[in-house]
Amino acid sequence: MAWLDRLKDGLVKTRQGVKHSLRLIVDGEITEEALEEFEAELLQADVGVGVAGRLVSRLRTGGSAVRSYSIQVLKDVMMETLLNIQSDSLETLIRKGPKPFVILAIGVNGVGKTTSMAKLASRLKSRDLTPLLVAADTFRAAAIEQLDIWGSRIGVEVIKHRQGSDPSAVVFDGIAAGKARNVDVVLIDTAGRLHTKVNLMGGVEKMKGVLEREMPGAPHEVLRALDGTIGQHALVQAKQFHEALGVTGLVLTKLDGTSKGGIVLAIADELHIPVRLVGVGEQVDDLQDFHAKEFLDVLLEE
Ligand SMILES: Nc1nc2c(ncn2[C@@H]2O[C@H](COP(=O)(O)OP(=O)(O)O)[C@@H](O)[C@H]2O)c(=O)[nH]1
Ligand SMILES: [Mg+2]
Repeated sequence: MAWLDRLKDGLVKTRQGVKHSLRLIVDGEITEEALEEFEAELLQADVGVGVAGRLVSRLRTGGSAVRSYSIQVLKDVMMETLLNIQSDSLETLIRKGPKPFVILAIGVNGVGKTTSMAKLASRLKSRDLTPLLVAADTFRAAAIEQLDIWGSRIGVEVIKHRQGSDPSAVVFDGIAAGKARNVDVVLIDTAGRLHTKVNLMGGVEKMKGVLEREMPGAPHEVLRALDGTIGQHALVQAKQFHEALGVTGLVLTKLDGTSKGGIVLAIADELHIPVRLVGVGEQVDDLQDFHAKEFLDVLLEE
């Protein structure tokens, strides 16, 4: 399957790291030295201290140097962890949810919010759902234009105002248009700026207020975008204001070309917020639902 190949390509650096560390413990005896090296390698891939520690302690107590045993322990621990973040796909939530289903994308600047919203809109459209994009990042003209270009490319309408206008006003128009056109899903792209309280929180609260007033229960998904290439820093970021912002799902971007793809495991271990989507490239098809089993199979494939 093309998507799996792309995921595999994307995770190539992370996979190399994991494979290398795996060799440390399956190509010989499980010595204390090998275990320590194994743990260090896993930490390099940013799986986090919790997951790395659990793996090592299970291997240590297992006491068997049999290759298949080690691989099975690795798979079991990783799978148990990944199940923490497995959930229904956004498509399922949208189909089950109210109409329009409202998604608010938030996150620090440059993590991939705009791109992910456009890719998601395209994906939902191909699944016979009607999306509407809302350009609520009014901070820079280029941001509005960026979404507009995506909109024309994928054939999805974009609700926009001029640069510098109040994001909440665009959100108001977006939801009104969504209802009037009877769309299935309204995807709201917001400005990220810095992850300081004032910048990230202020605007989001106001937009959420408008949504709640215009459509009680909305937003139905507060989707936080995190950049996979920054590894553990993404986890730190994700923890900031996450409750105050009411984050309900994550999109993990840029898993291509990073050796820190293990961050998915660290997020699963520490956050327990469902990862709805993963991004592995800049093309429109490079965003897919997160499947724990598929992810693990790709990660550990020989
Ligand atoms: N390689 C790669 N690049 C991505 C991915 N997602 C987004 N990008 C790129 O990251 C940059 C910032 O994305 P953008 O959506 O504008 O971020 P925003 O500021 O959060 O809206 C753009 O150049 C995107 O093409 C991904 O999954 N893989
Ligand atoms: Mg943007």
